[in-house]
Amino acid sequence: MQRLFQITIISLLFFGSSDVLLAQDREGINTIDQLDDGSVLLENFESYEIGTIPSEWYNQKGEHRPSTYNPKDQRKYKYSVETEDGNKFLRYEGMNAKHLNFPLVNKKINLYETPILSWKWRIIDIPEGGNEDDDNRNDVAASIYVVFDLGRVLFKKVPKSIRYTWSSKLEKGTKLSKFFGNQKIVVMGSGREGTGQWQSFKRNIVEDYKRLFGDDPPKTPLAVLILSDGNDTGAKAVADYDDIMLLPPKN
Ligand SMILES: [Ca+2]
Repeated sequence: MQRLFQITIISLLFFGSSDVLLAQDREGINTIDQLDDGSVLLENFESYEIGTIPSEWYNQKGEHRPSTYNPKDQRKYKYSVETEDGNKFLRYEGMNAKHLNFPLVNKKINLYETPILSWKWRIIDIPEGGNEDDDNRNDVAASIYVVFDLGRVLFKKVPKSIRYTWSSKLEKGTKLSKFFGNQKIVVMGSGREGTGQWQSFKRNIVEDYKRLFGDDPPKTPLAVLILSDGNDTGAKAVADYDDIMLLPPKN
């Protein structure tokens, strides 16, 4: 069978040093795992080799899987699959800001059936002085974005996203609106509290979208993104990510 693979660039938004460019990947159709309780397992990193960049994740240009890069370019990403007590997870360790992008288009996701984004992260080291509300110090130990449809800034289309962060400085519950209102930031926790421990989070992203953008989200988001960085403060960030899921309501 002819291998069907096509990437369509949907949009480009300059996030300073952390550009967002989304990909549409026809190869990814129906590759999500639906569990018996209706939950959708997006990623648990168990299928990858230790020490690699996970091959289902795209670079920030949405053109290639970073896992196919040569070793020198792979090292720029600072992300790798690690293992502990029989569990694999994704670790970021470094300063440079390059996100990883997990496309959701064509994966038959219906947010109205599974509106709750669930994930775990373990903060090992925060970039001291990082502040999502300051463009010159915009670093976070960990963040996960859900990128939705395209909003507009004048004549340019830009992605609308909700970004959940672990902030170095901002208080838990802080909400910010960036990029002409197209990116909403929700601070899930702050500082060194809970450092070194896995922490689980659940957010109803349909309700968050309605509350933050004032209208209804599309049924299928474009992508989930992960970004840790310390490039503005020059401070190292270390964080682990695991078990990214979409759950039915009442979870
Ligand atoms: Ca895992």
